Amino acid sequence: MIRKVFAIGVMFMVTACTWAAHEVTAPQNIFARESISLNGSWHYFADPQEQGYYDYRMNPVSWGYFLNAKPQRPSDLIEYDFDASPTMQIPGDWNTQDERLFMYEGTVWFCRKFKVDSIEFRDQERTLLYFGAVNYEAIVFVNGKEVGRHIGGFTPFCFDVTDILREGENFVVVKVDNKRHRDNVPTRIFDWWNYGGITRDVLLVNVPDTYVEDYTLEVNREKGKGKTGKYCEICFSAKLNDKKADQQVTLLIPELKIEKTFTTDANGEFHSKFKIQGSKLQLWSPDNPKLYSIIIGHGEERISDEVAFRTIETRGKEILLNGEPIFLRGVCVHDESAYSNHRLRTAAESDTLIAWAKELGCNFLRLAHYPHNELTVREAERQGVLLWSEIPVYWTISWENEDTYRNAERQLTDMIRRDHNRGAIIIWSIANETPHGEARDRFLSRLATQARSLDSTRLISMAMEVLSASNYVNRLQDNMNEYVDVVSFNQYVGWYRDVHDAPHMRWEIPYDKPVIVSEFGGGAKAGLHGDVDQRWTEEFQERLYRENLAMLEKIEGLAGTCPWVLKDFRSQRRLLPGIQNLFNRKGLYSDQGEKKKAFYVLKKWYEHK
Ligand code: GCB
Repeated sequence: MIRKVFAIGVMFMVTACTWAAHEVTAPQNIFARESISLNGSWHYFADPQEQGYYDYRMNPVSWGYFLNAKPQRPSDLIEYDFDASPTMQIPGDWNTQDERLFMYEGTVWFCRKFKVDSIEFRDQERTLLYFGAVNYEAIVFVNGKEVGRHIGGFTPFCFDVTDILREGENFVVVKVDNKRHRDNVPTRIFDWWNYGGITRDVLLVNVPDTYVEDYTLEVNREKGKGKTGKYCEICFSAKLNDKKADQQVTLLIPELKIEKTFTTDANGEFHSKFKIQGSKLQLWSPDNPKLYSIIIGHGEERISDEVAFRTIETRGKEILLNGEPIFLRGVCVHDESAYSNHRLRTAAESDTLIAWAKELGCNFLRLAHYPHNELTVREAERQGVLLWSEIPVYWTISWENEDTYRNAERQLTDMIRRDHNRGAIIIWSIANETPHGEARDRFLSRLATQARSLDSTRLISMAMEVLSASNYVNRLQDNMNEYVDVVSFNQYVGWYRDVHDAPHMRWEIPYDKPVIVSEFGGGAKAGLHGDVDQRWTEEFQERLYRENLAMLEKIEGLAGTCPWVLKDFRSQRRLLPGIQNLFNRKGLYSDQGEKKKAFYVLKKWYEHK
């Protein structure tokens, strides 16, 4: 959104202000704020030795590449030049935009210029620099000064850059490093492509000095009966960025004729409840993905959103959506586009994945193994697809390391902060296939407690592991049982273990909670046909699905299934030439959208679920 021309007097106010650039919480519903996009062409170059950041003694340098310096005299020595370097599209991963960087893991510098006179800065306003996601570690500089850092590849972050911008030309430089480390989240080993770069939107956002930082609008689980019949209780809360009391915040839901004003307390927030006649409110569900337009107002600020009202809870071994049992016909998916197989960038790319899942008969997606692009979450919500959202606490991370815990907790918090108004999300998942042990239990129970304290309205789960069977009996035993609402586990009978044993397998899950099989499956190369006993053929995978579905059907309390995986995806672990070629081939679709035989087996099963 390009707005009026920047006024010199206002610029003076901007440069005269005293705050330093600093990190701020990314405002809720960023796309509804006044902003200009910094997406597009960014200059870049790889710097494997981080020479633009450290000197030859490994000390950080003051003359680093973030200065975007130019020779002032012919004799000046400057060994980089953003303007003369190639460009790539942001958002986007570097691996699929420059073949030299396909396998690269390390530092890449990015630079983009922008004019501030295309933004109208008004009195009493702030400008925030927002990144939807950068994988993995980002150091951000504006006009040569560091404004902040961020670690974690899949969640948004934001800096207040008001005092650093100047009239006319400005530049932002980002040092992005996607090297793997043992103590990171995820750790060094994971089964997906380590796409590096500025992978989601970059925005310059204009907000008032005091703005609505966050809000929550949802239906309370408890529905009651009043004098005039059934009603739904709506909870609405909001929080300003400042602890300012007596500020008025309005909520408008035109279709429900709701117009209400609320007043902030000394913490700059309020928590309120009001009732709506039950018959007036259409609850969101896969069959009726009804969204209500809302407008939140504070001073001159207006924030529009679309919200899904629904309830989600468990009763014994059932999952109840709006009070009714539902079977989750799911499939797992990575945040990778179909056909071109890069880190997903557009709503159209989300739509393709969602359409494929719907063709399979799905009403549920497990967004594995990290928070996906917000565009996918919103598209799924519009199209009536329930979601499981997860953080990359994957396999064996450093359970004893407090920094690793803080990193995981931050990613969990930011995932929940970004998406807690997205009714399509019904499950927060805190981990995938983690090894049993005291340190892990401590780590994960802290995460579960944090998730519940941030959002008590959704279900918590994690993909557990089943230890091998004895006498064909598989028993799920995990101390984390008491922290989750839904018991989920991954199992690969017929692929990694017990080929041909599925028909004899029995499952014992000694918990009175709903069960989701969060992964099962096996690989096939689309178009490779042969004997049912020949690995990688579509026939092998087809039989595996038949046998697995018959086996899983017998699980008491089965409330959903999420086979692994919707489409073949890139992975550096998948090396078999001619078959894998750096793709995990467990997709029901190939990476080019060809349906494999197993697709039809699952589709048929889902028709009866
Ligand atoms: C798993 C993991 C998943 C892998 C999959 C596989 O258990 O959770 O990330 O990609 O197995 O294909 O081995």
